[in-house]
Amino acid sequence: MINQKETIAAISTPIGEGAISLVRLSGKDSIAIINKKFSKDATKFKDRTAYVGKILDSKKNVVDEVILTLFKTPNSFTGEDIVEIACHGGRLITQRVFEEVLNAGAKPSGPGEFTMRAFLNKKIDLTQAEAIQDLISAKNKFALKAASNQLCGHLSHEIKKFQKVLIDIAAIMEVSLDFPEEGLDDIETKSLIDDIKNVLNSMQELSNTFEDGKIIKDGVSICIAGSVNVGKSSLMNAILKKDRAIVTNISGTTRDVLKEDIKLNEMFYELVDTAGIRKTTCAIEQEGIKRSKKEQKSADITLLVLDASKKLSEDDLVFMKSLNRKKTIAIWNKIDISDPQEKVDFENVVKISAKNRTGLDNLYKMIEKITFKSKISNDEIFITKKRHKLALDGAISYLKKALKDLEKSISFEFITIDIKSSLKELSKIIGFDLTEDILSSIFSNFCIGK
Ligand SMILES: Nc1nc2c(ncn2[C@@H]2O[C@H](COP(=O)(O)OP(=O)(O)OP(=O)(O)O)[C@@H](O)[C@H]2O)c(=O)[nH]1
Ligand SMILES: [Mg+2]
Repeated sequence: MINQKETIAAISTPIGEGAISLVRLSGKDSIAIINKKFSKDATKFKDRTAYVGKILDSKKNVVDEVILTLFKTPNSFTGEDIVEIACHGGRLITQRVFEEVLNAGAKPSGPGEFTMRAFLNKKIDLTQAEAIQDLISAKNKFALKAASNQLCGHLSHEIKKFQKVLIDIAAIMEVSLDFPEEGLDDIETKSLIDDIKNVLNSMQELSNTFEDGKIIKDGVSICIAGSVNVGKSSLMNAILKKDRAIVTNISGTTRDVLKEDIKLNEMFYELVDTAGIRKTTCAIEQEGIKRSKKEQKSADITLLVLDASKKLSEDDLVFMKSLNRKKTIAIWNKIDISDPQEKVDFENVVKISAKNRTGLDNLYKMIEKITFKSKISNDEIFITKKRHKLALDGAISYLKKALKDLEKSISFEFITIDIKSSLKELSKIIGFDLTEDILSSIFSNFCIGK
């Protein structure tokens, strides 16, 4: 247990009006501190039992009647003594209780300090600490599931499985280096090669989940783009089911970028309406078009709106060429007037009438299809953080080098260096150093095998 000098305190519930608020303390002096302010002797309280009592100020005036619960070390979230004060949920009253706790010697906690203490005391690993924040800020049911899986330790479990394989491989190599007379034969070396190939495959599969994982966590932005007067703002309104954007038959109606959040297929999307793209000498419209292009470039999905009742314009053709086809849905709008006049070279094409709000279900299906690379299942483990992706890719590249060297029969001495580097990269994900585990695995191999 890391011995943190200070006892920290925080208001753990959102500031506002509610039935209750929670003020929480963590640290070796938590119980002593609350004892200075509580109407009963908290030092005699049992672990994990709720006690009703009063918080008193320095003149023994009642600040609030509260419920106190102690979670004694080491069986608490942080591993330290935790005191939870459930007070009445008003802004002022919560602040008063909090201030009394500070007056009695607690230090206001910094952001994430409770979770950091839990990590430092090895109550949770780094992936679980990160998952707590993701769980709180999850924007859709997939993000919630991914965060809750990660909090339950599913990602760490997967990483530890990789580590176990690598530790065993490194151990076999180390032993054969120490006892050269009992070096590995061809069959044993082949089996090591197979083990590395298998674990490399699994690591690569996990790394490949990042793109979907990131989308799950961050949400998806959809930009409605195209030339003027094709019905972009009408489509925005049709999807939102309200008259959000101004629609007129005057080309160049939309000048600024409009953003709205929508929920489609259980996912949250940011929908962006933009100014129509065309050549213009108007400075205001030019600025709008500049912004349109910027939004379109950074969007995850582009809805390219085309007017089915007209031939494609020069502006349409130039703009189409600049688009990433994989992330674009070409939309023939105004099919209530006529069918499209020509064909476009896009994988995803859909016909709609924004005015009559028809064809939108097909559009939603197509959006879902290109949102995720794979079919999202509840049990799949995703990596959602760039930090995890970088470490995992680092581990993969060290391991690939080890595999190459093993196939070239290079001395184990060099290969184990790369395997250990790979292990170190994996350790970065869960945040615990593995050196001791490596040593004990090698030691246990000595005892059993030799
Ligand atoms: N018949 C028909 N008219 C439509 C449809 N969608 C839009 N319109 C009309 O097309 C005109 C332009 O619509 P907007 O939604 O303002 O087009 P926009 O692409 O946003 O235009 P800018 O903002 O100028 O770039 C309006 O008169 C709309 O009523 C449709 O599906 N069918
Ligand atoms: Mg518009």
